[in-house]
Amino acid sequence: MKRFPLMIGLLLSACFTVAQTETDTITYSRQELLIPMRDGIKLNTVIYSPDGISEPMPFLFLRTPYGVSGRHSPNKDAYISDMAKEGYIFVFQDIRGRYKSEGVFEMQRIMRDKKDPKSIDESTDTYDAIEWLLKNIPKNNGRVGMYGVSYDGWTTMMGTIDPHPALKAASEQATPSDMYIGDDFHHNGAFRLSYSFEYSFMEEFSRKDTLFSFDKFDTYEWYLKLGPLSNVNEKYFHGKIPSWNDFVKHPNYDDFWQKQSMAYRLGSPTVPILHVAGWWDQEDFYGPQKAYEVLEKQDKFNKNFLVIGPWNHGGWSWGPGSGLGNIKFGSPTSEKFRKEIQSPFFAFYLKGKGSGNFPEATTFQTGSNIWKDYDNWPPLNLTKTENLYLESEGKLSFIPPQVTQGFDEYLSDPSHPVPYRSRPVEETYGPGSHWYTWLVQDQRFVQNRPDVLSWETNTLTSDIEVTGNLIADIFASTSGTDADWIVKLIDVYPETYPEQFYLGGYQLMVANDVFRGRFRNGFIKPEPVKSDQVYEYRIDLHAINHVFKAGHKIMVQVQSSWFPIIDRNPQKFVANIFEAIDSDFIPTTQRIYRSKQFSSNIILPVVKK
Ligand code: PG9
Repeated sequence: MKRFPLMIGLLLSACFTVAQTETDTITYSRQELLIPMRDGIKLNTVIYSPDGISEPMPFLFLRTPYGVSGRHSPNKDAYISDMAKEGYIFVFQDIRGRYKSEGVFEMQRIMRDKKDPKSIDESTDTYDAIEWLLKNIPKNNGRVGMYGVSYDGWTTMMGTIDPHPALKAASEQATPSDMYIGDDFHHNGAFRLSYSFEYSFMEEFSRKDTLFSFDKFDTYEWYLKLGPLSNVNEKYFHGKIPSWNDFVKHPNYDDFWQKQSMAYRLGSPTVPILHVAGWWDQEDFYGPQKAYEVLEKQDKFNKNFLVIGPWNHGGWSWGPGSGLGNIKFGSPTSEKFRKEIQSPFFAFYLKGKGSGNFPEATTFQTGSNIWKDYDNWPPLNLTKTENLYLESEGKLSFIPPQVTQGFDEYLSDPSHPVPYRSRPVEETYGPGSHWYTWLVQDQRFVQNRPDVLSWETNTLTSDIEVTGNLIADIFASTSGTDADWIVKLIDVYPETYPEQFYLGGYQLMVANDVFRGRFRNGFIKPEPVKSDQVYEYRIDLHAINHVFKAGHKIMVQVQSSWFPIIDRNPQKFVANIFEAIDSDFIPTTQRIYRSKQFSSNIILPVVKK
């Protein structure tokens, strides 16, 4: 997560500059220095040590590609200020090749070859740094915790692989787990164009974060004018952005992506680990839940914990968290996380304070706005499966369709794709960007487009509580030979909503995802879709914990483009979409079926009453 967009780095004082900073309770002394790794490369590190404390303290260690020189004193950073009051030695490190660290940056560096004693990766860099800290920073208690959001969550996970024995606890927060299936760069094989383009440039153009310079404020227009993806290297990147070259070289779920995934990298939990996710995380919602799931399978010693709150990407690490966009949560959820979950977790494992009685999973239930603890996630035996079927005349119902034939159709035109958020689509991390809240934007902005279909229940007469994993089971055909299917589950507020009048009729997305049709038989080998043939697509809509309140309605929307977060599917099958040419992009007719035989529906885990 970029916490300091385009931060102007403070001047690096080569070794050991010490300065005192102000705090409420404990003051911290800062030093910035270079720590040598096993191959001689030195990594730039900022250390804040508590002053005047005789008791040895544990380390809290964060490793990042986003630059550490400008880090505030821990007691001025809301993310860690609660812990700063208790006293830790806070350590921040630039990873290899970024900002003031030496070496070469590699996006999510693959794991080293352990047979080669000289090989390095993020895990060995973490190990070497911890070893150095233990020996060189006085008054430490020999225990280390790691934490961080997104890329820094991912480096946390890497630190838990073959960990240093002093690493005693970790909290990965919004780590990506699979960049092909559900995180920043692709979802179900569909390429996250605007994010991947802008992020890879930002990280790989130079050692410091650099925003791409668009000549249009509305990047929807810019990406449309870009045309086929081959124009990226031809006109802008010229082969100089390694991640972009990898996207082009690996359009399918090959070894390159598989070996990057957490499922490939992780075994059983090596240290107690707290995974943190946000329901409306616009970048890595899938990642922390997947990392939890992978480790949970082998969690014999109850070391694996999960928290999911009502947050966007990293939203728990700043501010009160009382709302997101227009949606209010009735309490300061981020403050609660930092004070009542994050701090006690590290205090127990690093200082032996507290009971250590942590719930297996704590999730915030949206709609009802209450926190709930669970012994399993998703919870066992709490829910029963209910199917919400698409019907004629835009109706949604729990009764399966009885008609033998029935479908709704639309024309999907790649030259006029559906915007994923309301225009102007500002540069992702640019000034005034609505990127951070797009998942809670009112979906009415697309409702009347002819290429977005909507189905809606009657007004609910009682609450419907949905807790666990959802699947969209969609029967669809296209007149083309490839197609994207985007499914959104929406909570429709009553037209009159006195609690917050501006939410009258609001369409709040609570689950969504895209599926690229060519991968219906697996992500490794794409196959053309047969024109006009009906296929069943089972699309993972991931977990929710949401109450659709009485007086609200439930809506499902289906569309075939979500631009420019998802690149345009040419809709004519080509082996590699990165090599498609203009004439491959064709308008097609899409049909969504809602008959007895082809009963498109959403599979919901509904809490038993
Ligand atoms: N979502 C960002 C990211 C993490 C890892 C790899 C690529 C991108 C981030 O916020 O750090």
